[in-house]
Amino acid sequence: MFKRSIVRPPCVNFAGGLTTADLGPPDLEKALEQHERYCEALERCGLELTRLDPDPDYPDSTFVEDAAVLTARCAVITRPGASSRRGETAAVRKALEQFYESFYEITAPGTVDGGDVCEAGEHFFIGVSERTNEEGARQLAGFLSTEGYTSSFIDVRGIDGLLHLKSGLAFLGDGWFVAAEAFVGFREFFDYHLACVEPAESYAANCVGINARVLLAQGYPKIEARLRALGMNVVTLDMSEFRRMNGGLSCLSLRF
Ligand code: CIR
Repeated sequence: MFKRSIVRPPCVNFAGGLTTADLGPPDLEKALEQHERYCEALERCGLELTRLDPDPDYPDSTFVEDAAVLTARCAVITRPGASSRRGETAAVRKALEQFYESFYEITAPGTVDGGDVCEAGEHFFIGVSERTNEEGARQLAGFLSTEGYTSSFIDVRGIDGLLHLKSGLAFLGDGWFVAAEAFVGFREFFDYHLACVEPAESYAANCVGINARVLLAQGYPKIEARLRALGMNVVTLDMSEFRRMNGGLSCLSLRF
């Protein structure tokens, strides 16, 4: 069960963040509205929110997930792969200090984005990507092992259109993943069930399982129907403005 979440609304410079989406600039007012609906959905999942102030110095800082990896026993402060995002971690660490006693930190030359880390119970899948390098992945695996968790690496650098591991993968509990088609056949997932997302709906693979609900991007009927048929309690949210900035549902919060 998750109890808390950290969120941060998009700042006035949101449109100046990193993106490869080619969908045009986001509308800030709409993004703020969508963020508010997202926060309400988290609250309906039973989470108590800590809302950080928007930070105009960091256009991508609404994507708080990338600044930390949280477990039940420790927090790992990341070193984001994009240099423009490195300063985002300070405010996130400060917010976490009231909830965590045990902290680790990724150090240079390691880089890790939280979006590359998919927790499945006591095991963590760590994506090696354009943002998370092998050194960062090794450091993170070491910290997790010290705390009694296992981990394995998944190289996503060859998978077209995937910024982070979780851009194409979400763990929903009870052995179920939602996964982009690219992950079908990966031996890492042989012991799990995969609800596969076809390429036309690939954005929807970045969904979030929280306390028996699944937050899913609105407008992806096939994966929505599949999850509902599996008996999942699906809540859909309009994510149009975050999608323009390569962001998805998981990126907008830290859950613990
Ligand atoms: C970036 O490129 O870093 C941001 N515009 C999007 C980050 C999305 N975060 C995530 O998938 N965890």
